[in-house]
Amino acid sequence: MSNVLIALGGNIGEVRKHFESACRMLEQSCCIIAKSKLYHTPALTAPGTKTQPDYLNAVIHGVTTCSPAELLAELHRIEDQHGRTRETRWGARTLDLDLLDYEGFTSTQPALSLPHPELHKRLFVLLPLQDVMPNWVHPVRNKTVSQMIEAIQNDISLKGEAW
Ligand code: A4P
Ligand code: MG
Repeated sequence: MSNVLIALGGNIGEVRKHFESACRMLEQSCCIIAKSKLYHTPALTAPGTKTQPDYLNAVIHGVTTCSPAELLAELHRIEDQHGRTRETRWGARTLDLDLLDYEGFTSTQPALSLPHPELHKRLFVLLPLQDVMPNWVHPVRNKTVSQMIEAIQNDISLKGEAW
């Protein structure tokens, strides 16, 4: 069994419902140990692109017997079943499922980078990650979640809610 951390995000449609049904589908390949609170977060957009609605974000800790590639394929399948389209990078989306960490494995392959290459820069990932695994240490940067949060903490205060 391998420990995995999965980030959920979305800003189109009934995102909370998408998260709930995505979790039910994930249970087929992964045993969910903990779910973070749900965070309403301002959209991070690519420079020069349109403004977007706020996102909902959450993180799940699970254990799985799937390989990293099998789990990623399953995440893509679940995204597709929630009407996910991919027109532009960082475009608005119904459901995004990113593999943040797989048992501390490291990879720089474009098809699967581990840990997720942007996670240390993003409060919308680090705050929910702290809910489910406060002692997690970034396997490349060797930093704890709270150290990474301190490094980027800004004026935006994000509060989580139960779901
Ligand atoms: N890929 C490589 N590594 C991974 C990994 N660890 N987990 C590949 C998941 N996928 C990984 O992803 C593009 C490619 O990355 C895939 O082919 C996959 O094999 P995608 O989900 O199709 O496209 P994307 O999500 O638009 O691109 P990207 O770069 O993953 O975007 P991010 O980093 O997911 O950012 N603002 C707020 N507030 N909250 C958000 O959740 N999310 C984004 C998207 C932008 N702004 C946001 C949020
Ligand atoms: Mg993604």
